[in-house]
Amino acid sequence: MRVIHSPVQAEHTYRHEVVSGLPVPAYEVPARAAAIRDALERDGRHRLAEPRGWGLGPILAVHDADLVGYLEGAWAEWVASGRAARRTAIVPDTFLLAGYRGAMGEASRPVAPEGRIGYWCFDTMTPLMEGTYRAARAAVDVAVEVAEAVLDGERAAYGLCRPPGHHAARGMFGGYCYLNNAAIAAEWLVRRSRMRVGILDVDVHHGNGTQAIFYERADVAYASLHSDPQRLYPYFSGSAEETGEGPGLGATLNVPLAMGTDDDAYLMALERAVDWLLDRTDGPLVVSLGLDTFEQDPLGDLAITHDGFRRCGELVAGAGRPLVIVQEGGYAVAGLGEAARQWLAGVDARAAAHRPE
Ligand code: SP5
Ligand code: ZN
Repeated sequence: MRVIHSPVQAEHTYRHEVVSGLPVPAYEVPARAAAIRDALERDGRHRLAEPRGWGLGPILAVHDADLVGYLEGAWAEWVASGRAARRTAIVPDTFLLAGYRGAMGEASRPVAPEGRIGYWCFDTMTPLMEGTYRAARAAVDVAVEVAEAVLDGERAAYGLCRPPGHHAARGMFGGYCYLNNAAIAAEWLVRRSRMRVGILDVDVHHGNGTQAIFYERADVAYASLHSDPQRLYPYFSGSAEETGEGPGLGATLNVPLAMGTDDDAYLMALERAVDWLLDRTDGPLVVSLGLDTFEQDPLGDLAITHDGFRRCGELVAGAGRPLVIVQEGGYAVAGLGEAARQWLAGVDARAAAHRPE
Protein backbone atom coordinates (compact mmCIF):
# COMPACT_ATOMS: atom_id res chain seq x y z
CA MET A 1 0.00 0.00 0.00
CA ARG A 2 1.11 3.56 -0.56
CA VAL A 3 2.05 5.16 2.79
CA ILE A 4 2.45 8.94 2.94
CA HIS A 5 4.32 10.66 5.77
CA SER A 6 6.24 13.89 6.33
CA PRO A 7 9.26 14.55 8.58
CA VAL A 8 8.01 18.12 9.09
CA GLN A 9 5.29 16.72 11.36
CA ALA A 10 7.94 15.94 14.02
CA GLU A 11 8.52 19.70 14.53
CA HIS A 12 5.44 19.69 16.74
CA THR A 13 6.75 18.28 20.00
CA TYR A 14 5.77 19.68 23.37
CA ARG A 15 6.72 18.19 26.75
CA HIS A 16 3.49 18.57 28.75
CA GLU A 17 -0.23 18.96 28.35
CA VAL A 18 -2.53 20.27 31.09
CA VAL A 19 -5.05 17.72 32.33
CA SER A 20 -7.50 18.82 35.01
CA GLY A 21 -5.18 21.69 35.85
CA LEU A 22 -1.99 19.65 36.22
CA PRO A 23 0.87 19.27 33.75
CA VAL A 24 1.25 15.64 32.65
CA PRO A 25 3.72 14.22 30.12
CA ALA A 26 2.38 14.69 26.57
CA TYR A 27 0.54 11.74 25.05
CA GLU A 28 0.59 13.05 21.48
CA VAL A 29 4.33 12.69 20.77
CA PRO A 30 6.49 12.27 17.63
CA ALA A 31 7.43 8.77 18.84
CA ARG A 32 3.90 7.69 17.88
CA ALA A 33 4.49 8.43 14.21
CA ALA A 34 8.03 7.03 14.36
CA ALA A 35 6.71 3.75 15.77
CA ILE A 36 4.14 3.42 12.99
CA ARG A 37 6.61 4.37 10.31
CA ASP A 38 9.19 1.85 11.55
CA ALA A 39 6.62 -0.95 11.69
CA LEU A 40 5.34 -0.24 8.19
CA GLU A 41 8.87 0.05 6.80
CA ARG A 42 9.89 -3.26 8.39
CA ASP A 43 6.75 -4.92 7.04
CA GLY A 44 8.23 -4.49 3.58
CA ARG A 45 4.90 -4.51 1.72
CA HIS A 46 4.40 -0.76 1.69
CA ARG A 47 5.75 2.05 -0.49
CA LEU A 48 6.64 5.06 1.66
CA ALA A 49 6.65 8.54 0.15
CA GLU A 50 6.37 12.18 1.15
CA PRO A 51 3.52 14.46 0.05
CA ARG A 52 3.59 17.35 -2.39
CA GLY A 53 2.66 20.77 -0.98
CA TRP A 54 -1.05 21.37 -1.61
CA GLY A 55 -1.22 24.95 -0.39
CA LEU A 56 -4.08 26.56 1.53
CA GLY A 57 -6.86 25.75 -0.95
CA PRO A 58 -7.97 22.42 0.52
CA ILE A 59 -7.74 23.83 4.07
CA LEU A 60 -9.82 26.94 3.40
CA ALA A 61 -12.51 24.75 1.84
CA VAL A 62 -13.14 23.45 5.37
CA HIS A 63 -11.73 25.88 7.96
CA ASP A 64 -12.42 29.50 8.88
CA ALA A 65 -9.63 31.60 7.32
CA ASP A 66 -9.30 33.50 10.61
CA LEU A 67 -8.56 30.26 12.50
CA VAL A 68 -5.90 29.35 9.96
CA GLY A 69 -4.42 32.85 10.16
CA TYR A 70 -4.42 32.61 13.95
CA LEU A 71 -2.60 29.26 13.93
CA GLU A 72 -0.05 30.59 11.47
CA GLY A 73 0.86 33.64 13.56
CA ALA A 74 0.14 32.59 17.14
CA TRP A 75 3.62 31.62 18.26
CA ALA A 76 5.26 34.68 16.66
CA GLU A 77 2.67 36.87 18.36
CA TRP A 78 3.59 35.48 21.79
CA VAL A 79 7.30 35.87 21.03
CA ALA A 80 6.91 39.45 19.76
CA SER A 81 5.03 40.48 22.90
CA GLY A 82 7.68 38.99 25.18
CA ARG A 83 5.24 36.41 26.51
CA ALA A 84 7.09 33.38 25.17
CA ALA A 85 10.12 33.80 27.44
CA ARG A 86 10.54 30.82 29.81
CA ARG A 87 8.17 28.65 27.80
CA THR A 88 8.19 26.48 24.69
CA ALA A 89 4.44 26.10 24.23
CA ILE A 90 1.28 28.03 25.01
CA VAL A 91 -2.01 26.80 26.46
CA PRO A 92 -5.19 28.82 27.00
CA ASP A 93 -6.59 29.56 30.45
CA THR A 94 -9.69 31.57 29.57
CA PHE A 95 -12.32 30.19 27.20
CA LEU A 96 -15.22 31.71 25.32
CA LEU A 97 -18.17 29.48 26.23
CA ALA A 98 -21.51 29.83 24.45
CA GLY A 99 -23.16 31.18 27.61
CA TYR A 100 -20.62 33.93 28.20
CA ARG A 101 -22.17 36.34 25.74
CA GLY A 102 -25.78 35.12 25.89
CA ALA A 103 -28.08 37.89 24.70
CA MET A 104 -25.10 40.24 24.29
CA GLY A 105 -24.45 38.96 20.76
CA GLU A 106 -21.18 37.79 19.29
CA ALA A 107 -17.95 38.67 21.06
CA SER A 108 -15.64 41.01 19.21
CA ARG A 109 -12.35 39.37 18.35
CA PRO A 110 -10.03 39.52 21.38
CA VAL A 111 -6.78 41.47 21.11
CA ALA A 112 -4.62 40.13 23.95
CA PRO A 113 -2.70 36.96 23.02
CA GLU A 114 -4.19 35.20 26.08
CA GLY A 115 -7.68 36.08 24.89
CA ARG A 116 -6.96 35.07 21.32
CA ILE A 117 -5.87 31.54 22.16
CA GLY A 118 -8.94 31.02 24.36
CA TYR A 119 -11.13 32.26 21.52
CA TRP A 120 -9.94 29.55 19.11
CA CYS A 121 -8.97 26.64 21.38
CA PHE A 122 -11.44 24.61 23.43
CA ASP A 123 -9.25 22.69 25.88
CA THR A 124 -5.93 22.78 27.77
CA MET A 125 -4.51 19.61 26.24
CA THR A 126 -3.57 21.04 22.84
CA PRO A 127 -0.46 23.22 23.29
CA LEU A 128 0.66 25.47 20.51
CA MET A 129 4.38 25.91 19.83
CA GLU A 130 6.82 27.13 17.24
CA GLY A 131 6.54 24.11 14.92
CA THR A 132 2.82 23.45 15.36
CA TYR A 133 1.48 25.23 12.30
CA ARG A 134 4.12 23.78 9.99
CA ALA A 135 3.42 20.28 11.32
CA ALA A 136 -0.35 20.70 11.01
CA ARG A 137 0.08 21.92 7.42
CA ALA A 138 2.29 18.90 6.67
CA ALA A 139 -0.36 16.56 8.11
CA VAL A 140 -2.93 18.13 5.77
CA ASP A 141 -0.57 17.69 2.81
CA VAL A 142 -0.28 14.02 3.78
CA ALA A 143 -4.07 13.61 3.86
CA VAL A 144 -4.62 15.36 0.52
CA GLU A 145 -1.84 13.32 -1.07
CA VAL A 146 -3.61 10.14 0.05
CA ALA A 147 -6.92 11.40 -1.36
CA GLU A 148 -5.17 12.13 -4.67
CA ALA A 149 -3.67 8.64 -4.76
CA VAL A 150 -7.16 7.20 -4.45
CA LEU A 151 -8.56 9.57 -7.09
CA ASP A 152 -5.72 8.32 -9.31
CA GLY A 153 -6.98 4.76 -8.91
CA GLU A 154 -5.33 3.28 -5.80
CA ARG A 155 -7.76 0.98 -3.98
CA ALA A 156 -6.45 2.18 -0.63
CA ALA A 157 -3.72 4.46 0.66
CA TYR A 158 -2.63 5.46 4.15
CA GLY A 159 -1.58 8.84 5.54
CA LEU A 160 0.51 8.88 8.69
CA CYS A 161 -0.96 12.20 9.81
CA ARG A 162 0.38 13.84 12.94
CA PRO A 163 -0.94 15.95 14.61
CA PRO A 164 -4.34 14.26 14.30
CA GLY A 165 -7.42 16.17 13.14
CA HIS A 166 -10.89 14.92 14.01
CA HIS A 167 -11.50 17.16 17.07
CA ALA A 168 -10.80 20.35 15.09
CA ALA A 169 -13.92 22.07 13.73
CA ARG A 170 -14.34 24.82 11.17
CA GLY A 171 -13.32 27.56 13.60
CA MET A 172 -11.98 25.75 16.66
CA PHE A 173 -9.01 23.58 17.62
CA GLY A 174 -8.41 21.14 20.48
CA GLY A 175 -8.07 17.46 21.36
CA TYR A 176 -4.46 17.41 20.03
CA CYS A 177 -5.92 18.53 16.66
CA TYR A 178 -5.35 21.84 14.82
CA LEU A 179 -6.56 21.23 11.25
CA ASN A 180 -9.02 18.47 10.42
CA ASN A 181 -7.06 16.21 8.07
CA ALA A 182 -9.91 13.74 7.46
CA ALA A 183 -12.52 16.45 6.84
CA ILE A 184 -10.18 18.23 4.43
CA ALA A 185 -9.59 14.96 2.55
CA ALA A 186 -13.34 14.27 2.42
CA GLU A 187 -14.16 17.75 1.13
CA TRP A 188 -11.37 17.39 -1.45
CA LEU A 189 -12.85 14.09 -2.61
CA VAL A 190 -16.36 15.53 -2.89
CA ARG A 191 -15.16 18.44 -5.00
CA ARG A 192 -12.89 16.34 -7.21
CA SER A 193 -15.15 13.29 -7.66
CA ARG A 194 -18.65 14.81 -7.33
CA MET A 195 -19.65 11.68 -5.45
CA ARG A 196 -21.11 11.25 -1.97
CA VAL A 197 -18.26 10.48 0.40
CA GLY A 198 -18.39 8.52 3.66
CA ILE A 199 -16.27 9.13 6.74
CA LEU A 200 -15.75 6.18 9.06
CA ASP A 201 -14.29 7.42 12.34
CA VAL A 202 -12.95 4.58 14.48
CA ASP A 203 -10.91 6.66 16.93
CA VAL A 204 -11.93 5.83 20.52
CA HIS A 205 -12.99 9.47 20.98
CA HIS A 206 -15.96 10.99 19.22
CA GLY A 207 -14.86 13.12 16.23
CA ASN A 208 -16.75 16.22 17.26
CA GLY A 209 -14.94 18.42 14.75
CA THR A 210 -15.64 16.24 11.74
CA GLN A 211 -19.25 15.76 12.80
CA ALA A 212 -19.75 19.51 13.24
CA ILE A 213 -18.20 20.31 9.85
CA PHE A 214 -20.57 18.03 7.95
CA TYR A 215 -23.59 18.06 10.29
CA GLU A 216 -25.88 19.83 7.81
CA ARG A 217 -24.48 18.20 4.69
CA ALA A 218 -26.12 15.38 2.71
CA ASP A 219 -23.10 14.76 0.46
CA VAL A 220 -20.78 13.61 3.27
CA ALA A 221 -22.03 10.90 5.62
CA TYR A 222 -20.27 10.60 8.99
CA ALA A 223 -20.27 7.42 11.07
CA SER A 224 -18.37 7.14 14.34
CA LEU A 225 -17.72 4.28 16.76
CA HIS A 226 -16.37 5.51 20.08
CA SER A 227 -16.35 5.10 23.82
CA ASP A 228 -19.52 6.60 25.20
CA PRO A 229 -18.83 10.34 25.74
CA GLN A 230 -20.68 9.99 29.05
CA ARG A 231 -17.38 8.39 30.18
CA LEU A 232 -14.74 9.75 27.83
CA TYR A 233 -13.44 12.91 26.15
CA PRO A 234 -14.82 15.01 24.38
CA TYR A 235 -17.88 14.69 26.70
CA PHE A 236 -20.21 17.10 24.86
CA SER A 237 -21.04 15.23 21.62
CA GLY A 238 -21.29 11.76 20.15
CA SER A 239 -24.60 10.45 21.48
CA ALA A 240 -26.73 8.21 19.29
CA GLU A 241 -29.43 10.91 19.20
CA GLU A 242 -27.23 13.16 17.07
CA THR A 243 -28.22 12.27 13.50
CA GLY A 244 -27.66 15.49 11.53
CA GLU A 245 -29.61 18.67 10.84
CA GLY A 246 -31.45 20.17 7.86
CA PRO A 247 -30.29 18.63 4.58
CA GLY A 248 -27.85 16.55 6.65
CA LEU A 249 -30.58 14.94 8.75
CA GLY A 250 -29.89 11.20 8.75
CA ALA A 251 -26.31 11.58 7.46
CA THR A 252 -24.66 11.28 10.90
CA LEU A 253 -24.41 8.01 12.84
CA ASN A 254 -22.96 7.72 16.33
CA VAL A 255 -22.38 4.37 17.98
CA PRO A 256 -21.31 4.86 21.62
CA LEU A 257 -19.68 1.71 22.97
CA ALA A 258 -19.58 0.12 26.41
CA MET A 259 -16.41 0.08 28.48
CA GLY A 260 -14.24 -2.93 27.65
CA THR A 261 -15.88 -3.65 24.28
CA ASP A 262 -13.90 -6.56 22.77
CA ASP A 263 -13.06 -7.59 19.21
CA ASP A 264 -16.23 -9.56 18.49
CA ALA A 265 -18.63 -6.94 19.82
CA TYR A 266 -16.66 -4.17 18.12
CA LEU A 267 -16.68 -5.89 14.73
CA MET A 268 -20.46 -6.27 14.88
CA ALA A 269 -20.84 -2.53 15.48
CA LEU A 270 -18.28 -1.79 12.76
CA GLU A 271 -20.17 -3.90 10.24
CA ARG A 272 -23.33 -1.97 11.00
CA ALA A 273 -21.55 1.37 10.53
CA VAL A 274 -19.95 0.31 7.24
CA ASP A 275 -23.30 -0.94 5.88
CA TRP A 276 -24.90 2.32 6.95
CA LEU A 277 -22.25 4.29 5.02
CA LEU A 278 -22.61 2.11 1.92
CA ASP A 279 -26.35 2.84 1.87
CA ARG A 280 -25.79 6.59 1.91
CA THR A 281 -22.74 7.14 -0.29
CA ASP A 282 -21.41 6.08 -3.67
CA GLY A 283 -17.84 7.36 -3.48
CA PRO A 284 -14.68 6.68 -1.49
CA LEU A 285 -14.56 6.16 2.26
CA VAL A 286 -12.29 8.26 4.44
CA VAL A 287 -11.21 6.29 7.50
CA SER A 288 -10.26 8.30 10.58
CA LEU A 289 -8.00 5.59 11.91
CA GLY A 290 -7.62 6.13 15.63
CA LEU A 291 -5.81 3.20 17.21
CA ASP A 292 -6.67 4.28 20.76
CA THR A 293 -9.33 1.54 20.87
CA PHE A 294 -6.34 -0.75 21.64
CA GLU A 295 -6.61 -2.77 24.86
CA GLN A 296 -3.42 -1.15 26.21
CA ASP A 297 -4.16 2.44 25.26
CA PRO A 298 -3.69 4.84 28.20
CA LEU A 299 -6.56 7.14 27.12
CA GLY A 300 -9.14 4.65 25.83
CA ASP A 301 -11.25 2.10 27.67
CA LEU A 302 -12.02 -0.45 24.93
CA ALA A 303 -10.22 -3.77 24.43
CA ILE A 304 -9.31 -4.24 20.78
CA THR A 305 -6.36 -6.58 20.14
CA HIS A 306 -3.83 -6.62 17.32
CA ASP A 307 -5.77 -9.48 15.74
CA GLY A 308 -8.92 -7.39 16.06
CA PHE A 309 -7.28 -4.56 14.13
CA ARG A 310 -6.47 -6.95 11.28
CA ARG A 311 -10.11 -8.09 11.23
CA CYS A 312 -11.27 -4.45 11.19
CA GLY A 313 -9.08 -3.68 8.18
CA GLU A 314 -10.43 -6.71 6.35
CA LEU A 315 -14.02 -5.82 7.12
CA VAL A 316 -13.67 -2.22 5.96
CA ALA A 317 -11.82 -3.20 2.77
CA GLY A 318 -14.58 -5.75 2.16
CA ALA A 319 -16.91 -2.81 1.48
CA GLY A 320 -15.19 -2.59 -1.89
CA ARG A 321 -14.89 1.21 -1.79
CA PRO A 322 -11.62 3.09 -2.34
CA LEU A 323 -10.15 3.86 1.08
CA VAL A 324 -8.46 7.09 2.16
CA ILE A 325 -7.04 6.05 5.52
CA VAL A 326 -5.71 8.83 7.77
CA GLN A 327 -4.13 8.40 11.18
CA GLU A 328 -5.87 9.94 14.21
CA GLY A 329 -5.14 8.95 17.84
CA GLY A 330 -3.41 5.96 19.45
CA TYR A 331 -1.14 6.46 22.47
CA ALA A 332 0.20 3.05 23.51
CA VAL A 333 3.44 3.73 21.65
CA ALA A 334 4.88 0.24 22.28
CA GLY A 335 1.98 -1.50 20.52
CA LEU A 336 1.05 1.22 18.06
CA GLY A 337 3.22 0.23 15.10
CA GLU A 338 1.92 -3.31 15.18
CA ALA A 339 -1.67 -2.06 15.47
CA ALA A 340 -1.31 0.04 12.31
CA ARG A 341 0.56 -2.74 10.52
CA GLN A 342 -2.22 -5.23 11.29
CA TRP A 343 -5.02 -2.89 10.23
CA LEU A 344 -3.35 -2.21 6.88
CA ALA A 345 -2.45 -5.88 6.43
CA GLY A 346 -6.15 -6.67 6.83
CA VAL A 347 -6.96 -4.16 4.09
CA ASP A 348 -4.30 -5.57 1.77
CA ALA A 349 -5.40 -9.16 2.40
CA ARG A 350 -8.99 -8.38 1.45
CA ALA A 351 -8.01 -6.26 -1.55
CA ALA A 352 -5.78 -9.08 -2.84
CA ALA A 353 -8.64 -11.58 -2.43
CA HIS A 354 -10.87 -9.30 -4.56
CA ARG A 355 -8.38 -8.83 -7.39
CA PRO A 356 -9.58 -10.74 -10.46
CA GLU A 357 -6.28 -12.33 -11.65
C1 SP5 B 1 -7.00 12.63 18.51
C2 SP5 B 1 -7.26 12.18 19.91
O1 SP5 B 1 -7.27 10.97 20.17
N1 SP5 B 1 -7.43 13.13 20.84
C3 SP5 B 1 -7.75 12.76 22.17
C4 SP5 B 1 -7.59 13.86 23.15
C5 SP5 B 1 -7.95 13.34 24.50
N2 SP5 B 1 -7.29 14.01 25.56
C6 SP5 B 1 -7.81 13.58 26.82
C7 SP5 B 1 -6.72 13.47 27.84
C8 SP5 B 1 -7.33 13.08 29.17
C9 SP5 B 1 -6.29 12.45 30.01
N3 SP5 B 1 -6.89 11.75 31.07
C10 SP5 B 1 -5.91 10.95 31.77
C11 SP5 B 1 -6.41 9.57 32.00
C12 SP5 B 1 -5.24 8.66 32.23
N4 SP5 B 1 -5.68 7.29 32.41
ZN1 ZN C 1 -8.68 9.56 20.14
